[in-house]
Amino acid sequence: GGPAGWWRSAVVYQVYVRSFADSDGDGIGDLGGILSRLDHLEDLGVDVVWLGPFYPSPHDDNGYDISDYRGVDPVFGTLEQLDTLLAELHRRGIRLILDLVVNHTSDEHPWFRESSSGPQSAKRDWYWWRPSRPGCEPGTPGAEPNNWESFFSGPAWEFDRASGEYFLHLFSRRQPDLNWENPDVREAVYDIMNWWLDRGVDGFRMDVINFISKDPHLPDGVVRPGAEFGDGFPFFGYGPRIHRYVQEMHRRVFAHRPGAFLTVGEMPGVSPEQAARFTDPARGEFDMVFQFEHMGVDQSESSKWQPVPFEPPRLIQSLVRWQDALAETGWNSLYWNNHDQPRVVSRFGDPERYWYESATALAAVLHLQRGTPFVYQGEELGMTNMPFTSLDEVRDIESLNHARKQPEADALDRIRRVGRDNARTPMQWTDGPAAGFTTGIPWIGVNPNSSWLNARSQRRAKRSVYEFYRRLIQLRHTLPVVVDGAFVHLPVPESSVFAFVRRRDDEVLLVTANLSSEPVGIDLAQTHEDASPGRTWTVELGNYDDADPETLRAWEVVVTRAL
Ligand code: ISL
Repeated sequence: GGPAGWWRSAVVYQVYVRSFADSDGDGIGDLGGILSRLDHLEDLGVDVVWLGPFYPSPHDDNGYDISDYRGVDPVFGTLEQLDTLLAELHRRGIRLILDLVVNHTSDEHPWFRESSSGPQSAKRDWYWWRPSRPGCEPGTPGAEPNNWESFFSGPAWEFDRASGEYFLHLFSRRQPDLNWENPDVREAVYDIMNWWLDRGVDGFRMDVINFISKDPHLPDGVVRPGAEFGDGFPFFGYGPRIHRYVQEMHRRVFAHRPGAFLTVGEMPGVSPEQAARFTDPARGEFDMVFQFEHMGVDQSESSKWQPVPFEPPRLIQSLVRWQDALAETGWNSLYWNNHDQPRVVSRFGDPERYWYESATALAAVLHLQRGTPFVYQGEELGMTNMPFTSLDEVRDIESLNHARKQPEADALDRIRRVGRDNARTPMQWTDGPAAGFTTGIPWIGVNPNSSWLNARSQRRAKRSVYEFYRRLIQLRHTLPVVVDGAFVHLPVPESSVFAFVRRRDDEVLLVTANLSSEPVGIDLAQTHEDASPGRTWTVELGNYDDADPETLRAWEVVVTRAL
């Protein structure tokens, strides 16, 4: 067993298997590679590893298209190695959670093979099969059952010539959506989860889990001016039976199982009110969710491919909103990066002029909020976006599908800024060939800055992003106020300054950060007075050698504690 809410003091590290470490020289990261790098995770001090999909897959979407939920793809290793990894992590006091991708399967999963064998198939109803729009010639453009768009461009429906029907795929055409209305589908998923938990894993990160309940009428969505497709989100983003399904899952999988688990639901488009409901412990749903509001502050409403300039106040406002919304009920996850997002130092920081300062300031304001921080591999080194020079270097299906619709130069420009492959370049271990990731040819290019930006040069360096992350993780483990303290935003006139207090009885922590490359005047003495009058303060952490009480320099962060 384990204490309820143990994950409140935990830091989670995300491993993207394909890009972490390669043990056999085929250029693709694997379980053997992870096993050889466990000292890195132990030294960093993380409590949980979230392992991305390693299951057998045709890899149309890098393993988020699964053809066997109970195995390991040979390209990544064996089930035996997975058991070894689990044991080795546990031996180091690190828990392991897996990626559960059950909104959809691969089109090569036996369930879909059977379902697509024809309308009489016993598993026909396991997926969303529909005839063409009435009055339309099946298989012709516009004849799709509704007007929804796939997240990876084009219609969300694929025509099956043999049966004359379409199946729904919110992601690629090779990722057909499961029909959760069917109780057999739900039982099959709970069986998979129980099978892994019986094997000893400690929980799941659940892929787009807020999409599993669809309005069974699958109505057309509103078509915005200039758009080619309708917006289906209102009919699957928070569907009519979503809470029923996740509560049922909790009952069938976790409720009566002794142990300490972690469940985190990935939920694009989730609102703070919905998130509070999903994470209310009394409801038995999820421990925490991944929300996306702060990932949208530099994008237009309609598309991630339409960037808008980054303004610190918008980011700060969003973060504060989520801290406040989940203050009484529920719990926040805290993240800047994952395998779908550009690198945070390139996105919100200043990698050219203030690489170290911006990477560390962003780290501090994230880790010292109330919630469970997630570190994506390489983030602890301050890894940056990749300077892709040609579409030939791009691997991601989302980016490549997007690129089909415009001139290469425009597409490249956007991919360099927001493409998912920015997060997927190999982990930079050394300054050697392929950054020490592989002895072979890496499946995707290594960032040329590995010559100076790598784990070997940062470990034990006095002033490194890695050491700063290590220190932040230590702070969470040693100061109860970081775990349990209430979050109070401290509004200041300077719009680039993010200042907040964490408060737990007598314990007070003050975080003051300049999220810009221009110095700002700030009366820190006054701020200390505002935070907790009459107290004396000591500096707990900072990213400049000496704190200046009157200015916050470029990307300066100061963490002080009242005594
Ligand atoms: O990646 C995104 C933005 O570029 C998101 O919209 C993303 O598609 C969404 O968060 C869902 O992501 C998850 O499910 C996808 C998979 O491709 C992603 O890698 C995964 O994290 C389909 O399984």
